[in-house]
Amino acid sequence: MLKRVLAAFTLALCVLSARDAACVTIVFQEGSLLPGGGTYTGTQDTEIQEGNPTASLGASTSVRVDLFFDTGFGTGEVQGLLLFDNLFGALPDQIPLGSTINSAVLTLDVFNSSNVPIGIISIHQMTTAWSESSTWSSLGSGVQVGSETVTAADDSHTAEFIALTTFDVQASLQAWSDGASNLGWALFNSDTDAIEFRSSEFGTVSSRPLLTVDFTPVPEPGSLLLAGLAGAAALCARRLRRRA
Ligand SMILES: [Ca+2]
Ligand SMILES: [Ca+2]
Ligand SMILES: [Ca+2]
Repeated sequence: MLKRVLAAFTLALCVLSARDAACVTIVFQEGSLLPGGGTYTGTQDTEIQEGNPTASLGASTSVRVDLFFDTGFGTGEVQGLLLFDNLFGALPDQIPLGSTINSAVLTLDVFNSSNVPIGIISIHQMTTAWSESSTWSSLGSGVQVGSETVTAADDSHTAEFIALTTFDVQASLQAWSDGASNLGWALFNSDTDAIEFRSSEFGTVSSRPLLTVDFTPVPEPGSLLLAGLAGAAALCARRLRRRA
């Protein structure tokens, strides 16, 4: 009888502690409902143009990424900037700092793909602060990889004939969860045929940049205690079985 009670107790504790440590998925998209009932409004995105270096384009409904673009005022590179703010914290619908990021995927709705020549689109974690009003000039001749971003790209691939294109950004999310400042990403195109994606100002919510994060929260003291109790109960049960 005692053994059965102990076994049931052990099982209940394991289920409780496993549930506490379970992974959680949150999808962040401007104007979309979060699982806790709030609406996400933390996206910032813009493009900065070498050919029109003081143009502030944060209100545009699209973001262009292009190695060479004629703006009508001048020519040169166009870089994209994207930030999902307020991802981390103790509020509901935030990722607790210190969480293990199991996966993080950024989805962009590309409506103008890179075809000929086909560009490699790379996404780098920013280490320099910027805002929607930033310009090529205000960021000092645009963004320099390595000094104003992390040197290694989170991900890079072509965006050829692709509508919804995804980037693995797990490395950035883990760095931010571990305490680095979330300053978003810069996007670069290796070639001269642009990609353009819908920005957070685009009218259709489902076409706006989307970030899907799957994480395991750090174990809370309560669940650590439960796990400890479960372990102790399992040990007792084993000893009882040996005696029987
Ligand atoms: Ca914007
Ligand atoms: Ca710069
Ligand atoms: Ca171009």
